[in-house]
Amino acid sequence: MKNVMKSTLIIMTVLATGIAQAAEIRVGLVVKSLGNGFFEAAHEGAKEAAAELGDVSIIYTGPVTPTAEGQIEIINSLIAQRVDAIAISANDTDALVPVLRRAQQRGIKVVSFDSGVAPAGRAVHLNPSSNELIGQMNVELAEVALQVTGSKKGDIAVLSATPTATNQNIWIEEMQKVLPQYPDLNLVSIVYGDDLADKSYRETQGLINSYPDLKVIVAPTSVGIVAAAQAVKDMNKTGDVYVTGLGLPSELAGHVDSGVVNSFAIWNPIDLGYAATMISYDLVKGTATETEVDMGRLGRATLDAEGNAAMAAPFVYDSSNVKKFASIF
Ligand code: RAM
Repeated sequence: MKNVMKSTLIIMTVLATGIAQAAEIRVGLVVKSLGNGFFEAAHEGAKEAAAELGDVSIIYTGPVTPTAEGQIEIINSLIAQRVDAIAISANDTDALVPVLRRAQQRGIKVVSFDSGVAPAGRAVHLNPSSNELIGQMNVELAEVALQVTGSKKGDIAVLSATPTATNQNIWIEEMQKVLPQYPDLNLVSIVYGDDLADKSYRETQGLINSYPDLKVIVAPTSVGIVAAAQAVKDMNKTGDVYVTGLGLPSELAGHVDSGVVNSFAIWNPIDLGYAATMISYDLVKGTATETEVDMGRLGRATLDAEGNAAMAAPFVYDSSNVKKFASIF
């Protein structure tokens, strides 16, 4: 009898452990598209947060190409899997709202990060930095690049990601607000490479062929900036046309070396994935407040009335520091 009780106890313990494991908090990290180094770095940060928290697992997922349709399909599958939270970088501000509302109605906490969802579809949006600052920084980078060409005045163009990307659209809007303060920069065109290397490459070729006085291409996308730099190099325009914007040191060190890129900026993408995961956890645990969320080792972030928070200021990279950071992200 004693033995029977003992084995029952063991079975119950095993079951309880099984239950404890099943109660792990699962966060679906939905990115704009797979194969983008920026999001792979964010995934590293999400895994770091999960390891620190101990009871979190990350489901890293995203469509093959950056479309809202692809993300809707993925969100539906995460709802079916009954995840606890979804942290998403959105391919469209509004198109994801209905499906994310459905997720929220089923008790799933939703955070957008990097590229936002409209407030109705999420509880919190984490901006990497202040949008105003990012816009201004991109214009300043263009100004520096123009000076490097030795021209006093010059045409500039923007190579963006998709036309529906919340983040790039806001940053371009912010750029346009400050451009009048830089009369030497003449914005001639905004084109969309859709965060696809081949389309971004072709759009860059188109810009160079259409605007003979083009001096600077600003690509506020880590995919676009690399493709643009490669196109400029392949068209033998190094020194005539400079590429700048937002990108990863690991993907741009070579282009800084060859002189196609003078300087560019980015925030820490690892920290961004880490912070988005920490915020998701804070919401699932019910410890977040209306005005503040926890970002773990990055401290607490203040939320505005629409649930927007910002992480940290972007950092500028050039030949003096790009190699040092290239091994990190
Ligand atoms: C691309 C994506 C992402 C953006 C970075 C800078 O990887 O468009 O959303 O934040 O570039």
